[in-house]
Amino acid sequence: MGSSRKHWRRFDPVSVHRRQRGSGIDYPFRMITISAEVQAALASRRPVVALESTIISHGLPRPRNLEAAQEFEQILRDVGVTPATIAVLDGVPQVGLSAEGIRRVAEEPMAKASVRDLPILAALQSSAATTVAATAYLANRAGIRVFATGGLGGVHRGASSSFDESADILMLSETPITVVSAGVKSVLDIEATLERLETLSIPVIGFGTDVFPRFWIRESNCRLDWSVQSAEDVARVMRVRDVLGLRQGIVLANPVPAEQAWDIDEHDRILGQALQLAEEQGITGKAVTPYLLLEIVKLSGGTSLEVNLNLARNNVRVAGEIAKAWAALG
Ligand code: PSU
Ligand code: MN
Repeated sequence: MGSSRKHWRRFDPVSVHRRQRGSGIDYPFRMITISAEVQAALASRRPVVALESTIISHGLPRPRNLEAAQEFEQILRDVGVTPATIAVLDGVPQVGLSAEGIRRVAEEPMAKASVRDLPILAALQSSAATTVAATAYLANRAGIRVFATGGLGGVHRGASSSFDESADILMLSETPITVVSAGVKSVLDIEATLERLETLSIPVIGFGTDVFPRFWIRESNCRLDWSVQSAEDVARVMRVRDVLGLRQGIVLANPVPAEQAWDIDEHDRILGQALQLAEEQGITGKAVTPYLLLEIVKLSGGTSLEVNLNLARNNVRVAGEIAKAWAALG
């Protein structure tokens, strides 16, 4: 296509690759921009937490999405942790978005990118928000070990015929990063998701709970084998995982605080309506999760949004504590 050929001449990833190989620098690092602030924190082993951007672009409605993205960063800065919000802008993955970058992700219509989209975005100089999978990949390349999101992606209901399983799960089987989430969204098949996490050898640890939470709801029918009570315990698990040479990430399941959780009956009723609407509308593929989240915000008159924001804030806070405990291990 004409426009992509023009882009190709301005930015040729292949020649960048060649130049960088010649320079003796590990080239993928040069194809990723790490902000000066994040670089400085990593170089002096100060705590850093990665934040994903699909929640901003596709998971939360405007204008609350921009406020939330700014607030998540502030929560970390207030406790001396450097935030690294991650997205792809004009083809270049950014680890540590600027204030303007965050505004662009919140306000410009942008694609939702998983790992497989990264080389295409680079070659075409396109912008996209990154899912947990793509964010985990980029954060790990940059050397960040702790990551906060709202709810991890997982196995969708009906996956035995649709094959719809989030790439988040597979990515965590090969990326040694700790993801703090409020479990997985109740729109998913929770049991199947936990089975896949077990098969892929990804540890799932409850933070102060031995029940796997379902995003807006603290409880589910699924008990966890392990729970920890402190960020220091999580940091120790991370250290031993490294010493053992394991490459899997860790899923830390951090339930939404009880007083902020959604009423279960209202949740069940609205979830049923949203799932039915998605089926009637024929929503499939990567559109499913954003469609359900935004539809549930509308159907609940905004209640689900407040719970989503609260659980995400809580995850960011806990991720900050873990990053500090990790840094303290030296
Ligand atoms: N948590 C939220 N809101 C979101 C997401 C997580 O509170 O929108 C996003 C994450 O980016 C996650 C994605 O990777 O949902 C899962 O999408 P999918 O099911 O298509 O893999
Ligand atoms: Mn999917």
